[in-house]
Formats: sequence, C-alpha cells, structure tokens
Amino acid sequence: MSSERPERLELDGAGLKIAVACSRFNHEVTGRLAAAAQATLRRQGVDEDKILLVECPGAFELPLVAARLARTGEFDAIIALGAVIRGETDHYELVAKAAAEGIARVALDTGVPVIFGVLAASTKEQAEARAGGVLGNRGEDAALAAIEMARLVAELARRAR
Ligand code: INI
Repeated sequence: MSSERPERLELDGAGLKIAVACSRFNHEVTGRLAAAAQATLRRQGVDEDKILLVECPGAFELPLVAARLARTGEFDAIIALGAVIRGETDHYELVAKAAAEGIARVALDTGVPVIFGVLAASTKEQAEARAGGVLGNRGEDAALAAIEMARLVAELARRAR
C-alpha cells in the first residue's frame, strides 16, 4: 500500500458489484494490478460473484470498455487498469492521454465511478515497482478507491433526494 493517501481499511465492500477492466498490453504488469485489485475487493467484503473481470487489448481501449460496463447500470464502480510504458516514440503520450481523458469522461458522462488505475512509467522497472514491488500495488489502491467512491456516490444520491 502506498503512503500517498491515507488508508481506509474500514471500507466495506459488502453488497457492491464492481467491474475490473484490465488491458493486456504489458500484461506482466497489468496481471499483477488485476490480481491485487480482485484480492483487495474480496478482502474488503465484495462477493466473488460480484466481481467481473474484463480484458481488452491496450489502455487506449479502456474508456470504451468502461463506458459499456457503466451503461449496463449493473455496477457500483468500475476499475480501469493498464500500464503505459514509454517507448522510443510519442505513441506512449498519445495512449496515456487518451486513456486518462477517456476514463474521466466516462465517469462524468455516466455518473458511475471509474477508477483510474493506469500506470504511466518511463521504464518497465518503474511500472513493476508500482505493481507489487517496492512502491506497493496500484491495483490495491484502485480497489479501495472504487469501494470508497461507490459508497460516496450512493450517499450523495441519497442526500439529493
Ligand atoms: N497500450 C498500453 O496499454 N500500454 C502501452 O505502453 C502502449 N504503447 O506504448 O504502445 C499501448 N499501446 C496499444 C494501445 O493501447 C492500443 O491497444 C492499440 O493502439 C490499438 O488501438
């Protein structure tokens, strides 16, 4: 667990339904993000059968997958996981920007929390450090953020009634 934000261990996932959208590009990294996200959801009380894992080719495709999942109306939150690693070209920048902007847009357009769990790193080593290495696992952070946002959005909707 990284120390970038305070831990919310009391977060209760019971009764929530959460989708994990995970891109396969750099799968050695994204597989670890997805495993940690799913394990954290279960640890926080989300039922195994209320967790849906969906894979897609790369981080660029995550916004569309998240949008489709959000529009089913079935999920309390969606976790988008990917790893964008700088290569020799500007492709990295384009993919990272499209993923970040697209994921933010899906959340705002649908009202369903979509958690940004896409690592952007200069090297594979940097990405690995954040996928179960010395800097924690962003998949775990993303799962906690998903539960927190699912609860918060539900509470805000109740208050608005
Ligand atoms: N996709 C990633 O998830 N990470 C990367 O680092 C990456 N790079 O660097 O190319 C990447 N490219 C593929 C992209 O996400 C799409 O899958 C592809 O362009 C097809 O639309």
